[in-house]
This record gives sequence, structure tokens and C-alpha cells, in this order.
Amino acid sequence: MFSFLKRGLKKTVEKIEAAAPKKRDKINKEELEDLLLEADVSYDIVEKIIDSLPKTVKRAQLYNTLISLFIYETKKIEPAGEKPFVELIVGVNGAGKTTTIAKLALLYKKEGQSVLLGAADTFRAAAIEQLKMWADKIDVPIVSTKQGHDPSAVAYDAISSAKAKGIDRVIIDTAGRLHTQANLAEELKKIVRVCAKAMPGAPHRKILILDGTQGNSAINQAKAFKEMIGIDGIIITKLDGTAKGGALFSIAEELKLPIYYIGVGEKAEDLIPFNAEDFVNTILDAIFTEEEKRAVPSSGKTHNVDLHALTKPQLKKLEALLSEDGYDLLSKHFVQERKSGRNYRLVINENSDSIEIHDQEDRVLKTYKAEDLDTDG
Ligand SMILES: Nc1nc2c(ncn2[C@@H]2O[C@H](COP(=O)(O)OP(=O)(O)OP(=O)(O)O)[C@@H](O)[C@H]2O)c(=O)[nH]1
Ligand SMILES: [Mg+2]
Repeated sequence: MFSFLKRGLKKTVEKIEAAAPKKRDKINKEELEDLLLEADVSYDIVEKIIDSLPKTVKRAQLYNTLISLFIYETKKIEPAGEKPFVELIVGVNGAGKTTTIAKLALLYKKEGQSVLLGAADTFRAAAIEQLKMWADKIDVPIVSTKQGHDPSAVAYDAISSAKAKGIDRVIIDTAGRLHTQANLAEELKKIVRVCAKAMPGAPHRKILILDGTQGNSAINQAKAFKEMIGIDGIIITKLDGTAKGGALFSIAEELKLPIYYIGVGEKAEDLIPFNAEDFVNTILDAIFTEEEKRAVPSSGKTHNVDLHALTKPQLKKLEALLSEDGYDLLSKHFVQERKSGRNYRLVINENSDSIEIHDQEDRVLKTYKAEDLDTDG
């Protein structure tokens, strides 16, 4: 899986390697800044990352910082209970919705689940034909109608048909372009409403497809869709065709949504479950020497990251303590000093019994004892 990912991110990796041809065990901040910008990490995030690091950066430090950008709730919505599990696929035109639906269908099928497709992009005749072709190719049933017909009726029929046949999953395609954004919003909202009529709780996941070649400019698009209908997670396509893989950091951080999969080619097999650790390591492999890799613990606690292990009440408590001291929690690993606007890093101390605020020189500005997070006074 790891090498498949490496191939998918080839262009991004090549770009980093071209900017820093010699691998090293440490990198200085200025150089790192350039590399991250080259890979299309957005300027704001680069600044935040750089701000939180010492002058020369070791692999482990950078790993901890980069991994912390993937701060969304990792709670997974999984098929449970009543069938079918309904997924609604949305995104702007050409993002890769229809192709991704074929990829998902193949994946689910390989897992032994039955799948039915709903061709609710009725805006163009070609869109219906394209999905039919895929359904034929991977041999799954499809519910469709004529061009111009009501897309929510297709969604309703697809879910009803899957219910009647005991099919595990329904994936619904939608149009990416209508005359106006308002039309698109109305249509999508209606599809969502009608799905729920066909089956309470449906659609179980609303997945936004983003075109990876657009890099950071996909973020505003995503915000618009989030506002329209709410989005549960993202799939980023076409990463094989772009050097802008670094945009994933900004996308994850800004939208605070899980990235479910990434698309790395035009074939039905070219979909990889997204794993933040593998992704970060692929980027770091392009910068650092092999020896340094072994220095990074691959799992479990690294002494200055595992803020992921905090419970919700503990995190709340930490937030309150920080706020009293004039800091806002930006993510699980960064705080911002309200007065100066500067970003600092949150670090768990060597004994894993306190959380500290560190400045750029790794000086400790504040310490919060683990037990203080458990009291509620
Ligand atoms: N290289 C590459 N191409 C992709 C990937 N995903 C989709 N494509 C291509 O992108 C183009 C658009 O894909 P579609 O699936 O038709 O996109 P769509 O969002 O359904 O587009 P509309 O229906 O027009 O809104 C097609 O030529 C796909 O083959 C990917 O991961 N990598
Ligand atoms: Mg399409």
C-alpha cells in the first residue's frame, strides 16, 4: 500500500526532491519553508508549521507537526443495521465524481458487498451513459432515468430498489454543474431530503470529491459544499497528475474533515484508502535520510505528540486552562497567543505527565499537569 501511495504521489515527491536534491538528517527552517511551498502547502499552514519548529528540524519533529494537521474527528460512519448504506457523491463538474463512484463500487464489491448505483446526474445525457458504462464494466446494477428528469426521483428509486433487493450499498452520482450555484444548492438539498424519505438516516455519508490538481483552490469550493448540504468526508482525485500533493495538509486542516480515499489514476483500481501516517512519511522520505526514518516511532506514543489520546472532557479542560492564560487552541498541537497572534507548539513532556507550550527555541512557556486536566474545578 505504501509503495502504491508513493507512485500516486510521484510528482509531488519529485518536486520536493528537485528542490532539495540531497537527503539529510536535519533541515533548516528556511529550506523547509521553500519545500513545503513547492509542494503547494498553503502559505498560512506553512507559516504555522514553521512558527512551531526550532531552527533546524529533525524528521521526528516535522513528523509530529505534520501529522497533527490531520485533526478531524476520526469517528467513522460505517454500515450498521439496516441496509442499504447510502452514499451521496457531490463535487464540481469534472472533479472525478463518476470515476470515483466506479472505484468505490469495485472496492466494496471486492469486500464482498453488493452495490447499486444511482445515476442522479440527469443534467447531461452523457453523464448517465458514463455511469452506465462503468456499471456494466464492474458488473453492478444501476438505476437511471432520462436526461432532464428529476434527480431526486432517481435517488428515491435507487434506495427503494436496493431495499427491496437487500443490497448492501447505494452510491448516488450527482451533477456538478447547473445554471447557477443556487440551483445546484437547491437540487442537492432536495436529493438529501428525498433520500431521507426513501430511508430514514439516508444518505449516511455525503462525500465531496475534490480535484487534487487544483491544490489549495479546492478549499473554497469545499467550504461552499459544506455550507450547502454538510459534508462528512472527502475524496481527493488525480493526485497522480499533480505536484500539489502538499495541499492535502491545508485541505485537512482547514476543512477539518476526514479524507477517506485518494484517487491516483483513471482505472477503477486506482483508489487508495487515505492514511495520514503513510502520507506524511512519503513526504518525509523525500527530504530525510533513511537512518532518520528509524528514529521516528511508527506507532504508539512519541513523547511529544500523543495529544490524540486526550479524552473530550480533558481537551475541554485544557482549552479552558489555555484560555485563562491567554492562549487559543488552534488544533490539538498548536496554540495561538491572543495578544501577539504568535503560534506555539503543544508538547507532551518526556514522562507523558504534562502538556507544555513550547516556543520556537523549544523553551517551555507554560506547563499543564495531566492531573489538572481531570479535575473540574
Ligand atoms: N489521472 C487521473 N484522472 C482521473 C482521476 N479521477 C478521475 N479522473 C479523470 O477526470 C476526468 C473527469 O472525471 P469524471 O469522473 O467524469 O468527473 P465528474 O466529476 O463526474 O464530472 P462531471 O460529471 O462532468 O461533473 C475523467 O477523464 C477521469 O478519467 C484520478 O484519480 N487520476
Ligand atoms: Mg460525472
